[in-house]
Amino acid sequence: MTDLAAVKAALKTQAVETPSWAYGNSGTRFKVFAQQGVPRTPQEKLDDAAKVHEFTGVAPTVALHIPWDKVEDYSALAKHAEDRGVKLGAINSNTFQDDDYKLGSICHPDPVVRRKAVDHLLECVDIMDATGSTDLKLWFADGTNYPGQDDIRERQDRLAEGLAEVYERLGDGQRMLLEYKFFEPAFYTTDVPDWGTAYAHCLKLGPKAQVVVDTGHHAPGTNIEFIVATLLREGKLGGFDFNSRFYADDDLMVGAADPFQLFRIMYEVVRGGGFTSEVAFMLDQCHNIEAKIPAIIRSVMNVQEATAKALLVDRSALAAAQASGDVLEANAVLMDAYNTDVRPLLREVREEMGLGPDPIAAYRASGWAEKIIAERVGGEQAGWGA
Ligand code: PSV
Ligand code: MN
Repeated sequence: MTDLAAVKAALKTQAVETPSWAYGNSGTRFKVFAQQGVPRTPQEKLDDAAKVHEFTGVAPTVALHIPWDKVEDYSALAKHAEDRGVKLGAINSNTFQDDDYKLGSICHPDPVVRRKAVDHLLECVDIMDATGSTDLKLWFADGTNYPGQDDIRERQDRLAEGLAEVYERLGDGQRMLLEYKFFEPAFYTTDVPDWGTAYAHCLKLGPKAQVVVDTGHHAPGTNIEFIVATLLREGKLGGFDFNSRFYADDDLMVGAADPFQLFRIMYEVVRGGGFTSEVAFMLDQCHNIEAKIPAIIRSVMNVQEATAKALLVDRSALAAAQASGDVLEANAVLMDAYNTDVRPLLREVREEMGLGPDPIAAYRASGWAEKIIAERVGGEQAGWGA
């Protein structure tokens, strides 16, 4: 039997970090469809993120992306967030949108470009000092398009050297979270293509370096929960970038494409003690055609639902079935939890937290969407601008 009070208590402590860029305009390389009311500044992105937290109660931090969220005064930005009930979260670096990075950034064959990339990462740590953020999130677009284009091994050496310099700069309580992605924008080799490469670098760097699992960064059919179980077992799972994919790195709402996979991942998190540790649960999504704030609220709710189901797994019944080799019973125990409708439980949890039971309805009733459409007129909307 699972202890419902403990499940509820755990759900109340959940923290899902939302990404600043999800509040801005986004699109594919074919078209960015602008939406009304989209933030023009990092401050307005935080205002929107604060609404997500206000109605869900479990989205207390916001990830920044540098330079998309560049401001003069980061302490003032942190204060802006805190005045609205949220905090600044991971600092995401960007070494992929500059002409100098055509052949890579930290792995580039030219030491001058590598220096520029490492300096940017060091600047991100300076920003963390000002914002109080503990996590530096690194994703490198580095790679090659053609066999022979560059030396695969040397690129790994350059990567190790650059990461080591940044690692040394980290202060107490700061971490480096290294993300992997199997392809794109490079198509032949990618310098951090998989969890094994990320893990190898993090292991050498030391305890402040951990791996980030972006759920959209795997080949179709990859067993992501196995990766999660392995990284947790090794103490190297730093966090998640949650999103859904049907084809490539689609960045759709988490839990939209494959809620069963999300449940299996969350079960391994709960099983491996990751839910109560310092594993960061971040969203990394783009809302190209749907309204952004309610889409982010929905995403947070999808993570909550998967977590609730994972917490409901009768672990002792499962262990007994596994130990006796009862394949069908073991599978049935897991599926019982997955097939539970946890929405009533989550409505209760929200009411006990002093929230409305339906965050999307509460957001709609708040009038925030109408307010930002009326007020955010003129200026330049935030976004990729592709
Ligand atoms: C790369 O596709 C990525 O997932 C990285 O997490 C970035 O930080 C994010 O997208 C936004 O560029
Ligand atoms: Mn990501």
